[in-house]
Amino acid sequence: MSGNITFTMIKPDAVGNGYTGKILDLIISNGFKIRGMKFIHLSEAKAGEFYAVHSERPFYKDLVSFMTSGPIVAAILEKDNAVADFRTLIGATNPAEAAPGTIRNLYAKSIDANAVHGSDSDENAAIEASFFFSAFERF
Ligand code: IDP
Ligand code: MG
Repeated sequence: MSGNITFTMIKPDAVGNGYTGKILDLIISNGFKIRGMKFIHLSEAKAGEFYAVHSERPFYKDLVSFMTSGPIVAAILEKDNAVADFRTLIGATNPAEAAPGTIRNLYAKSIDANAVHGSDSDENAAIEASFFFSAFERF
């Protein structure tokens, strides 16, 4: 059975471009409930740890540097089939390939500055949510 929680970040490009409200509105109007949310500026250590799975990839350094370039909004989202439905809502990693109406199609400019993060599995959603939120910060 698929889980009902996913984890997202509105990345520094989208926050900096003033899209936070529009993106949250899309998330909520597509049936996701916010179960935790915070506005934070990641340290290099924290961003590096979050993306450790990509540490061997050529874009890792740039990714960590981008994710620490400005504040982000991190959130836990709840919906039936949350992980897959949210990946559908955000669109392909490269906004040039993201389907019309998806968040990356609407609000992202490049494959590195691509507006939002979405967990890729139930297991990672649980790990990522716990990485950012304590039990007192999620409901
Ligand atoms: P995802 O965010 O769609 O799950 P991943 O492959 O998990 O994509 O990559 C994590 C993040 O790393 C992407 O969202 C993007 O910001 C960045 N990224 C992925 N591929 C590239 C690339 O080829 N060049 C630059 N940045 C990339
Ligand atoms: Mg990913």
